[in-house]
Amino acid sequence: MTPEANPVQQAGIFDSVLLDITVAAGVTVRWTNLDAEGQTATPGTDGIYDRSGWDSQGLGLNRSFSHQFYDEGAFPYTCRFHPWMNATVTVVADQSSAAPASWRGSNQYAEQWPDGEDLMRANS
Ligand SMILES: [Cu+2]
Repeated sequence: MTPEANPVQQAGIFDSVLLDITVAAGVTVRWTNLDAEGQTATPGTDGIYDRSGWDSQGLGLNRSFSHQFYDEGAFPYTCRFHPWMNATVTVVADQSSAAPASWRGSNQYAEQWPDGEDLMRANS
């Protein structure tokens, strides 16, 4: 797999579900809220910000937020408005470990974003 200069993983927030996401170190995750209701992508759990330094703040419909992950590890994130919304961004060493299949769990599907990048959203 040829590394891109500035790879971006699109991740939808849909039906008040945050996705578990696996990316290679250096990849930017771009969340887009597909719900009419406001949502956030906030590091932490159960709606509580863990002060990691990044935070989408409130996202209205079709608004996006991006964060680039440099360090390997598992990073829980949550929604400030809905404490039950919890998921994890897992950052692995290289792209071959972040196989696209791992981005598509049983409750997820990928569809084409208008700019041609994969968009992940929860299956309703
Ligand atoms: Cu929410």
